[in-house]
Amino acid sequence: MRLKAALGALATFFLLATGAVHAGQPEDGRLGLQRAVTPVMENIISFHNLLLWIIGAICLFVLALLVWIVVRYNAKSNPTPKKFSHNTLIEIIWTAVPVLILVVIAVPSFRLLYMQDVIPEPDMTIKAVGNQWNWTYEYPDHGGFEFVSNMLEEEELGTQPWSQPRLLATDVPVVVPEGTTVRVQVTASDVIHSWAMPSFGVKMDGIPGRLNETWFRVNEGETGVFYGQCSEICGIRHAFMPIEVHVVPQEVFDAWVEAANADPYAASSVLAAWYESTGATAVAAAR
Ligand SMILES: [Cu+2]
Repeated sequence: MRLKAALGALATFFLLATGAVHAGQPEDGRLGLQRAVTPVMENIISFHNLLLWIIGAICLFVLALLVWIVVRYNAKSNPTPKKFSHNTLIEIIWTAVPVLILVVIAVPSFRLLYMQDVIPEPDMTIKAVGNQWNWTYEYPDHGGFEFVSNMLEEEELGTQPWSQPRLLATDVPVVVPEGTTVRVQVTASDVIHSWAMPSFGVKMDGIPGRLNETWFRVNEGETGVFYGQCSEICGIRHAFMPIEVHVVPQEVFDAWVEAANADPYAASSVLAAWYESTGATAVAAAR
């Protein structure tokens, strides 16, 4: 298991080093969050790390106090306890210090909330509509084509040159260009769903009768395939309506858009051709 994880990490290192296409998906033996490929997710990870240090310090401090009390003030070492019940100084400290800690947390927290909430001038828009149990996507800025994206069953996997993990791969993936600000409008046709992509730092509820908005911009050079899932319990097949997003260079995206306008269900052949031309088959095999 460990060896497998180490080999996986080694493979990832070489793939990243060679600039190959990567896959954003869960990995065996992984600790922490999926690797960030958008500025928002980078900020989420650094905020998460900051909080981890703060919680760690608080836990250690409380543990040290407990140990001190157990050792120093047990019945044997402190047979006649003092009888006072107030200490103004200590009470001010244990009120003020937590307030200060919360203020320290609030600053990056609000900055991050604002970054997620305020959508920068978008280069393009995608509409994602959650259905029981698949996603409909529309590309209003690129001819208005739309398609339904369904999870692949186990026997349908392995037909494409990219990694197609069980329960995550779809028949018709979403495609976006790298380095582009994408506005995602999220809604639903029946019950509440949620469009969530871990490596983009995006999780937005799709609510029937409402149009929610979120955004992402995948960093330049982070081409590859990224997987997410519906994150709002929406019925019996909630776990089986994954999200597959391909991030490609602009010219590949343009070719895909042209093909998708003719037939969105056949446009993935453009992706397959691009993967094969970049030698990304190795990536799929290594993952
Ligand atoms: Cu759902």
